[in-house]
Amino acid sequence: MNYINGSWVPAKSGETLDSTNPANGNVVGTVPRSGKADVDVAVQAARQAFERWRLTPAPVRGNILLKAARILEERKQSLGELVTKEMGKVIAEGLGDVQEAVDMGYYMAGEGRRMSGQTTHSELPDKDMKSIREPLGVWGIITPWNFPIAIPGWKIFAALICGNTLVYKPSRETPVCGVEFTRAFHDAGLPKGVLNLVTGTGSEVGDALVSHPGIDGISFTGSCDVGLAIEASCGKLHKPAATEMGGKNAILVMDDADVDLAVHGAIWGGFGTTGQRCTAASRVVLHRAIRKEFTQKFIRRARALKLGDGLSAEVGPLINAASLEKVTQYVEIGRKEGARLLCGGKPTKGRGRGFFFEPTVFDKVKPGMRIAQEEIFGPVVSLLECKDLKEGIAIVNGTQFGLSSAIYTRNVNSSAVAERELQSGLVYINASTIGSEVHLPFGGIKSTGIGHKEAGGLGGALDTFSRVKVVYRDFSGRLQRAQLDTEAVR
Ligand code: UN1
Repeated sequence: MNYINGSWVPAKSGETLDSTNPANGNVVGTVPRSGKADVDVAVQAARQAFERWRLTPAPVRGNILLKAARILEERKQSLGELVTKEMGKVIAEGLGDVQEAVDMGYYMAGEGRRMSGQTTHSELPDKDMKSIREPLGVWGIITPWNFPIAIPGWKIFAALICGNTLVYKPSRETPVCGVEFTRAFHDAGLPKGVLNLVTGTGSEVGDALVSHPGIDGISFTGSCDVGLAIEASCGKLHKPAATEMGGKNAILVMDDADVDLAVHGAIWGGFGTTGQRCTAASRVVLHRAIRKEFTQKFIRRARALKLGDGLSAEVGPLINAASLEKVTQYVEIGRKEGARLLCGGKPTKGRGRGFFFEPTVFDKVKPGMRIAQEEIFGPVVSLLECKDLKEGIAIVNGTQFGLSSAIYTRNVNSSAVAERELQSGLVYINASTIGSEVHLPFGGIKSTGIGHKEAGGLGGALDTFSRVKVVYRDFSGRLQRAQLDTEAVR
C-alpha cells in the first residue's frame, strides 16, 4: 500500500508490482504500481502538512522521530530479516542496515534540541544578528535498494527534523522495506501528510516527482545516469538536487602494511553486500613488495567464502537478472582487456534459484582498463600494482569517482600524506572503504556528488535539508548604516 495523508491506499490505477527475493525468486510482497496521479495527491498532502510541521517546535518534532527510531529498534530483527529477504544481503548486514537507521533516528531526534545556527556581534550598537535554519518545503526522497532501511533513514530523519514534509519513493526492488520503514513513523504518531510513501518504478513515480512543481527539492541516491538526469531536470526547474552516485573505491596497501589486516579489509570491502555498495572496495592497489603475499592470502579467503541465501551464507545474491548480466559482461570485458582472472568469474546457482555470482578477482589490472574505471556493483575486485606511495595515490585518484578510499600502512607519515592527497569524500586509514558512521557526513566528490552530504556532523544532511536565514535586528531606534556609521572607521 501507498501511505498518503496518513492512510494506506492502493494506486489509483489499481495496478500492483511484486517484489521478489533475489536468492530464490519467492514473492516477498505486493505493492502499488503508482503513477503521476498518485504522486499528485501525495505532493498535495505534503504541501498541506508543511505549514503545521514547519511551525511545530523542533524538539517536539524530535520527540516523534525518537519514537519512530525506537520502533525501528524494537522491530530490528524482523526488519533485518526482511532486508535479507527482499534485498539479499546477509543477515548480519541486514540487521546493520536497520541499526544505521536507528542510529540516525536517535541522532537526528537530538538535533531537535540543537540544530544550531550562529549568533555573533554587530559592529553597531543596539543591534544583534544571528543565522537560523529553516526548512525548504516539500522534498522528493528517492532511495536505492542496496541499503533499503539505512539510506531512507539518513535522508528522512534529517529532512523531517529540519521541518520539511516528504514524498518518499523507495526503490522498485525493495518497496516492502519502504512500507515497513514508513510504518514506524505512522505508529510513532507522525502527523498525517508529513511523510508520504509512493511505490512504483523510477520512470513512472521518480520522474513525476522530479518534475513536479509542488516539489522543492530532490534527494537521490543511486546510479550516475539517473542522478545526472535528476540534476539536469532540477537545474532547469531551479530546485536543489542532492545526489549521491557511484564509486570506484580503492584500498592502497603499502609495503609496511599489516598484510593480514589488509586482506581482511579487502575481503570485507570487496565482497561485503556482494560488492553492491557505492563504497565497495572494487580496486586494491598493492605495493609491489607485498603483492605476492597479499594476492595469495586474498585469493584463499575469496575462494572460501560461502555463497548462498543471506539468511545462512557469507555472501548473498546480486539484486536481479540485469545485475547478474552486467557483472557477467564485465568479467568478459576484463578478460578481453588482458587482465588475469584469479578466481570466480561465473554465475552459479548457489543453493537454489537466485542471482548468485562467484566472488571474482582479477590480477594484472592496469589503471586505464574499464574494469578499473567503471562501477560494476558486484563481487568483482581488481588488483593493481604500484611502486611507491606517490604512484599508489595517483592510481587510487585516477578515476572519475571520489567517494571512499583507504590506505593500509604502519608509517604515520605515509598515512598523513594519504589523508591529504586522496581525492575522496571519505578516507580510511588501516580500515576498509566501507563502514561510515552516522554522526559524520557521508558523500563523495567528482562524479560521485556535488557536495550535498548525507548523515550527520558539520556539513552533513542538516545543511542539505535546511537553508540558512540571516536575521539582523536593530533596536537603537535610529538609522544605523553598516560600514558607514561604524565607530572604528569613522
Ligand atoms: C552505500 O554504499 O550506498 O559505509 C552506503 C558504508 C555504509 C553505507 C554505505 N555505512 O559502507
